[in-house]
Amino acid sequence: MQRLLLISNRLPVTVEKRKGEISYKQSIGGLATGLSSFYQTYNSIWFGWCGLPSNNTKGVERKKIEKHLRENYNSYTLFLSKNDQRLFYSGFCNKTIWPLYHYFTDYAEFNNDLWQSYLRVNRLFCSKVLEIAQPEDIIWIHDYHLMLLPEMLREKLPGTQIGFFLHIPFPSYEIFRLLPWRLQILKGVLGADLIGFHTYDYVRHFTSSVRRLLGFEHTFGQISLEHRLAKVDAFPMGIDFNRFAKAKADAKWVYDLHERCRQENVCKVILSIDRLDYTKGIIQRLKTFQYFLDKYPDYQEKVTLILIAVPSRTSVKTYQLQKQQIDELVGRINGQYGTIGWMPVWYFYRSMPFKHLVALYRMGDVAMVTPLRDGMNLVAKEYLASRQDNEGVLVLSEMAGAACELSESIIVNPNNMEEVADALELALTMTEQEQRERNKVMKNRLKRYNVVTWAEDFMDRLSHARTLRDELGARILTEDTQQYIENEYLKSENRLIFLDYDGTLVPFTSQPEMAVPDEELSGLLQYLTEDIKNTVVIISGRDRQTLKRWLGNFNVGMSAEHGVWVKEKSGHWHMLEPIQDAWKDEIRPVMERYVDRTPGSLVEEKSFSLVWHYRRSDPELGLIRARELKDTLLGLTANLNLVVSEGSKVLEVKHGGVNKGRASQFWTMEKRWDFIMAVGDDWTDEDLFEGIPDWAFSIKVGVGLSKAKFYVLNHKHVRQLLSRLGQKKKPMVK
Ligand code: GDG
Repeated sequence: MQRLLLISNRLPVTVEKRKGEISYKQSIGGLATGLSSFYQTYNSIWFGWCGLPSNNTKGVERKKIEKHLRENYNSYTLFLSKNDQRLFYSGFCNKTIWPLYHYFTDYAEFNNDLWQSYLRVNRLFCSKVLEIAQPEDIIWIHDYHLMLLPEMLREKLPGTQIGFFLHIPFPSYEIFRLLPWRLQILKGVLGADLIGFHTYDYVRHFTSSVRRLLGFEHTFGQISLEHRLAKVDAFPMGIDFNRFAKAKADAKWVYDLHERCRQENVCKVILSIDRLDYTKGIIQRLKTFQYFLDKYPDYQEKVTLILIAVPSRTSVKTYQLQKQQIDELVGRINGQYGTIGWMPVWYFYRSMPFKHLVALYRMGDVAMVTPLRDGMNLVAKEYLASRQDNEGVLVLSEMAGAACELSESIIVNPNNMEEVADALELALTMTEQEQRERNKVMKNRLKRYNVVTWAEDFMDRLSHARTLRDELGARILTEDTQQYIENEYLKSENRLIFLDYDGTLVPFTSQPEMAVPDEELSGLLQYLTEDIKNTVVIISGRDRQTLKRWLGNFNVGMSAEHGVWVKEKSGHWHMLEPIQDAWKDEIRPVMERYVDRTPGSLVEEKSFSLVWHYRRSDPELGLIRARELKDTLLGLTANLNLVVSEGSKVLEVKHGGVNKGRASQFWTMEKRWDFIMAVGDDWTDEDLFEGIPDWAFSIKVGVGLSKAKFYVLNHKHVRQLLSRLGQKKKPMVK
């Protein structure tokens, strides 16, 4: 059975040391319990921190703890120093990433010591994981504490399947860019084959940051990196539905609570349960409740807010301040509105045992889940799942990832007090029938897409990402295939070599006119063309004049404007077939309008095509405008023999029958070649790959979908390949 290695900052079991005694406490609920049945389908082990500082434990003791965890919990651990707990967990994780990713930029600290600790702890995780990981394991890394780990592990275990899931939001580019270490973080995460988020919005934000900061493009959630592909997708995390639906609530606790409600003459209960965290909007919730009591005074003495705030990150100052503010506000509301028989807010600052939690879920007439920002929010889902009677009303913040799935709840903007107060009123007056109707729909969904389905879905996509990678990997030009090509090259007498120019022989430059051949390339072309057995053809989208100016001195054939023009080695330029260019007068002004609307873009005019370039524009805007322009152009060219084609950061309108494939036939038909090779990097080269005979070698530069037989990673590899061919003069001796 394949091994699944789950890695998270904390293990699902906590080790404590009191008065020299070690104790083990398994976390109830959460990922670990939810996934217990799922683990059994794999041979699963967990890796994470056990909660004990290294300073507090001796070597022998650590060995004992490690053994105990291994044997009883299938878990492996490491020990963090007190300093790293402070700088890493309370520091970079919870003072930098957590506030920033939740859009609390004012709270985010950018401090190099914290970053260094984050780096150090991720490295420590890496080295410890490597002690147990095997290349054939599946590795699934969780959350924002370990965003550098995927890349670190990828380096050491290049072939291993690595997945990463972020449990918190991924912020928009405008927020993410504030992070001084944004590049390292992105590269770190991109070490995974599959990167999962709760919602599609977070996927969008992530791919946008990747495009803007690293320049990697994506199609359908597939990011083409320099050497590999990474998939990105949304997996809204589910809950262990049956655990809540079938749980036995603590009857006495419910009874006591109901008794109190009756004594206090309270008819309805509004429930609020979260970790005490500023992202959960507890202060705003209290203020809104206060406003509600003012706006709807009839509800005074008729409704109580039960507020559970579970202690969290108590060593972080912002959390201490929140606690103070909540304490004060609860006191103020109770002081202002409370009566002898009625306390508006019942406030508990502690964690509840599970059976009490479920009892609360079941007695709450309304669940007020109004975080200011929340990756998903499981409380909202658990509330619904717990309701065996299908009643209760969920008032849910649109800022919680859960809002995407729970659209039958009352969705509110937590910053809009008026709206939330009205939503509470609506919730408190909603008929039981309507409550049941709404809840049934949501519960069915939660039951179907539960935590196990979520995990299985992720694993399934991870395995798919692996298949894609393997397919691609099988076509990457290896030393063996390269030698095979070299041998075929040597054996042959009549060789035809098609080379695209930009992105294939030279890297892309921000300005097209800067891509002049350098010394190395000139030497290479010289070398290749000196061999009389070789016919080298530069087959490019560039215009004739540029090709002539840059490459006219070499003994090469050329094709310009994606096949409109061809020129034999020692011939003149001529058109493959007569074509018109009168259409340009209609298309040019449209493109020019897009130049005005898209700073950095430009129109290039070739004899029989018009090209809109947007490499220098803002990447997001460029793409949006390219889509709009493409739609417009498709409409305009529908009845003309023109095609609108997309290249690398270009949109080109050209004559319909003209492409690189057609142009290649001008040479392929010329004589009986015994070696044909074509190398190119973008969509226009796909016609070329299709146009050459099946037996020929087609090579795509860069990862991405292609009809080519082989891949090389970049123009440097093309040059290496050509240089090795150029040096081959004698047959290889086997
Ligand atoms: C992060 C993301 C994302 C709460 N109070 C008690 C208690 N709980 C349990 C709940 C629930 C869990 O804690 C809280 O989960 P949330 O999803 O609401 O929030 P975070 O802790 O911030 O979790 C979040 C989540 O990761 C998963 O990806 O949804 O967006 O921030 O399961 O039941 N459990 C008990 N007593 C309590 O008093 N026993």
